[in-house]
Amino acid sequence: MSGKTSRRESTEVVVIGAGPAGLTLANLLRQAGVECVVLERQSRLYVEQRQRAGILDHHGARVFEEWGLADTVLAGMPQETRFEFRVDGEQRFLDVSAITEGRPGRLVPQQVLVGRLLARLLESGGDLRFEAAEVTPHGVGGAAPTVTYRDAEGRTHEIVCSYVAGCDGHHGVSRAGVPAHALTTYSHDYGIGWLTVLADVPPPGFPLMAITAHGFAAHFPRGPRASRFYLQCAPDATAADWPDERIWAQLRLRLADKDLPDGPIGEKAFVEMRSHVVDPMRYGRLFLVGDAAHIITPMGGKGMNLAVADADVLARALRAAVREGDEEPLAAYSATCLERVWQHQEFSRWMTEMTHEAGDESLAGPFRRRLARARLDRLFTSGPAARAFGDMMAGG
Ligand code: RFL
Repeated sequence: MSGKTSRRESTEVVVIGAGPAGLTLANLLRQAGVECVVLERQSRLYVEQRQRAGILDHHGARVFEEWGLADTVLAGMPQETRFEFRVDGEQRFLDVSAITEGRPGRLVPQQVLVGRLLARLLESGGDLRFEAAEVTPHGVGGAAPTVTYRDAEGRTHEIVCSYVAGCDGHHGVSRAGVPAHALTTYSHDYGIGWLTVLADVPPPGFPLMAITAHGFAAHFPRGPRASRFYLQCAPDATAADWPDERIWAQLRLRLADKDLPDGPIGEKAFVEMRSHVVDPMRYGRLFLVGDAAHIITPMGGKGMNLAVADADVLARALRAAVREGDEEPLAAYSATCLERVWQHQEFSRWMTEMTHEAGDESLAGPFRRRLARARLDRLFTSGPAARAFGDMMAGG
């Protein structure tokens, strides 16, 4: 190792990344009595302020309940009650409790989940290091991996460990370091664009999706005072195409709400409407978790939930390996997670096609538009169809 001063230390598990996947995993490992060190590239403030997802599904909520962390994560977080599809201005509601058969999710903004997990980890004496630069896993294909990094003062560190958890998102170093021949990547591009806007305007009464000939739009709560909006746009759209006035005009048109108040826009971003899945989610002693292993479109709200679900499976498997010397659950980690991942990819694809093709005829033509309308109508006329949808909303 080179650098100012080198420190060599050891732990059971090095967790790379402190997003929903890494922080969930680290907290569950602490509950399981398995030692870990979390290395995060960004500052604490940056991590705590990053706003993305907003719904923790029933399966995700149960993970925290089962690990004794419900008070930390779920306290005060309201349950989903209704879900609205607004079709050409006509309001249609689904009762979440009925269609999920009593398994509603919780409205938990991602930054609240992250902030609470982060605080809990630190309060319980967890080892979480921010501003860790040049994090690099070594030797994960062998029996004795290490992870090196440089801290904010420029000191280099080397951590010897038994396992590495790559929780560093889609652009992280964990997956990038795996030899290309060891992983297969499955990708799909939906061929549509989404503009997302985070704004200080009152949230809707219920999560709302609008289906119109002008394109898809959605309005979701993000806490008591903020909203996240989505607008279907051209796949190659740029910020110059979408000045604030156009955003508010299109939202009022598509949501059929001429009185929709506008407000300060905190974030304006284009979302890649793509899916990626790597198989297997493991290379030797490196385990890929959450977005590091799979990306799903925000349609269906499953990205954060899959990160939590992966972390749960991995924490149980690491507990068995470290505390009981049983590596069987680790051997099953990838297949167990991928089963859920593909179910949710299918849910997201089904919903994306339905909500876009039912509105904008130019996407897939008039025949497919009527098929998509029939699919949508069935949610409101058939109990079994609504419950199949609700089952996936709950997390399957
Ligand atoms: P994250 O959240 O990307 O966290 C990865 C962490 O790793 C750190 N990192 C590194 N650390 C050390 N060294 C390196 N070299 C590193 N490289 C990266 C990063 O700084 C970061 O802290 O991945 P994770 O934990 O797997 O969590 C995944 C979720 O964040 C993601 O799936 C969701 O946000 C997706 N998503 C949504 N999911 C939902 O369930 N419901 C939603 O409604 C929803 N809406 C969204 C979303 C994602 C969005 N973006 C990203 C386009 C809305 C948006 C706008």
